[in-house]
Amino acid sequence: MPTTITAQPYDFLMNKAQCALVIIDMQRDFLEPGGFGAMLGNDVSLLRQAIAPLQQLLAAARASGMLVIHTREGHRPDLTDLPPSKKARGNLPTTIGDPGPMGRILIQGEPGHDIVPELYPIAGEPVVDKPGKGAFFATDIDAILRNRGIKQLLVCGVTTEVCVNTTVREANDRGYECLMVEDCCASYFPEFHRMGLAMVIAQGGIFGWVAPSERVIAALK
Ligand code: TIU
Repeated sequence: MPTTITAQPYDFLMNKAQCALVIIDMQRDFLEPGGFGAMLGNDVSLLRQAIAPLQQLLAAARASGMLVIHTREGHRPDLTDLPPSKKARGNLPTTIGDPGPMGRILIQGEPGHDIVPELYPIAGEPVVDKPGKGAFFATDIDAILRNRGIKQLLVCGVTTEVCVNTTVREANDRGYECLMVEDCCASYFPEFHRMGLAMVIAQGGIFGWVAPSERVIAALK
């Protein structure tokens, strides 16, 4: 029996056994003062607002036995999976692969690339390393989800309009039903956060659903 979550633009019928929590890129380099995001002049406190509600949601998902998947944006140390166009983007003096405040920027194995301690994965939770913005591009997340019979995703993380939106769009085209947990997503730009959610639910839920964490947590209990 599905559990009804009151959501926008209409009720989301969650089937717990076929639903996974996907946490996008809650990495130190994006979220911590002194990381890559902060180095670029972004206000990381805006992103950090998602940590506390996500801790609650993560605890509820773990307690319910739901599959939890974490993603990290980053690249191989030899940069062979880094498109030159991505390396050059922004015309910045310091860019992906260069030494940064928390190790080489967005490189697998470096401190800044890892997930913030508050939301650190535990045994049994797949961590998907992705070279792009979307979690489905050049990763095995689709296989992991299909092998577990997952058809619905609760999507959280940062940033709302970049990696979270891209992942929701990719998932939508692959047939997954996506619910974005609004207070568990965040952006460096408050208006982009709002619009990143608004675009998903426009036109009758063109890409999916949006609900606050308290309703999702209630449904998990
Ligand atoms: N994870 C993610 O969103 N990566 C980004 O680069 N986001 C920005 O908003 N820059």
